[in-house]
Amino acid sequence: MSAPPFLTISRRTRKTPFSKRVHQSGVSAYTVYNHTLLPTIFESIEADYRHLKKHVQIWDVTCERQVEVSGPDSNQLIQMLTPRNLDGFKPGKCFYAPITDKNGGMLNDPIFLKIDKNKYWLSISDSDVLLWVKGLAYGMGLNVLIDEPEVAPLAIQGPKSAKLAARIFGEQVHQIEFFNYSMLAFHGCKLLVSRSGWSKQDGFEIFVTGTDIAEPLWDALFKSGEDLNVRAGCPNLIERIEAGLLSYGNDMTRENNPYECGLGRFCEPESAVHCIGRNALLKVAAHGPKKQIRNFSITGNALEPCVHPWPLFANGKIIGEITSAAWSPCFNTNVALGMIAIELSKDGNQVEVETPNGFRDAIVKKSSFI
Ligand code: THG
Repeated sequence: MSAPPFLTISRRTRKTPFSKRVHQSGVSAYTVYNHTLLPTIFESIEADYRHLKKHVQIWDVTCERQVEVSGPDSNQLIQMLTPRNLDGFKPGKCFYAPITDKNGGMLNDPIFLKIDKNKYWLSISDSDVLLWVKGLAYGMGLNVLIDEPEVAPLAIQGPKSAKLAARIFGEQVHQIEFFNYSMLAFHGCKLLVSRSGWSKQDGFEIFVTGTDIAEPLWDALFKSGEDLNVRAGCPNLIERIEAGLLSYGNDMTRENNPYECGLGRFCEPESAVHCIGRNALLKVAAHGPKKQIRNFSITGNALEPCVHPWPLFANGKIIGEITSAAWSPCFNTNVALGMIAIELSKDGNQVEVETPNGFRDAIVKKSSFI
């Protein structure tokens, strides 16, 4: 096969305050996420994966853009966006929650951060939430400000991440619990530091405001982390599939409701009475979804990446699709994510998948690999 095509980068493809450092660190592939460059490979997906599971990495995740909603009507607007009940949402907390449309279809799966009584950040996945929220606010005549501030999240991920974060921000980082944040100082700036990130290897995300401290922060992390074997990294395909972390646009789209995506635990349409899509979601909740995301292992040797969904078959009929797959050196199998008809979704059930490498057996896993 000929080499894959290049991506032409222009002004529309946003660079980040860390782009120079990422380039100097030897990035070898990018994707575009929220119109912004997101590294996907440094050394190789497998070498990056082995390093992430053992050491500590710094990720430029500026592409996780913040949609800021502030003003007197912000609470009303925020609770319209999601079927997750946001009562008890206090500054210092992060909530993972779906954003749904009138049909209950997934528009995004951001992390909501409450910054202040009347101020929120939605740390979004790859879709234009800014336009949806601006449209809603205008259409409803709400007294809110909606903006995309210059905030560039930088993730510290890996088993040694707390050790490294403590050297920059102090020992109090150990007290930050999963999906909580603290405001911590660096070079005289108070930065939001949350215990979160798109891996299950432990870690933090630093929401860098003010582009002038981006490179100093990057450099400080690399200098302090030398003995911890710190490297530049990025969300890793193998690790995130093992962890069952869903990728919006890949594993789920507007065609899917949150119950199908296994995000039912973040939906409370009964009590979130003003959420968009409530009636549709109540119906799904009452009957249960017809299909659902599962982890799979796929037999045989390493498969090509899943660029387009691969159909799943049972008794010659299509009963679902695989949407992400990668060879896992730790589990010695292809690990995958996909949607399957609910009646065939039980742990251990075996179906067939048509991959570019031919038909293989796919075995349903009741939970993620890690
Ligand atoms: N960090 C920040 N913003 C983001 C992401 C992130 N925006 C885009 C994307 N990632 C949003 N999607 C997810 C998906 C899963 C998780 C976080 C963001 C996640 N899930 C945990 C899980 O499924 O085990 C925990 C969820 C919970 O229990 O609340 O971490 O990574 N800033």
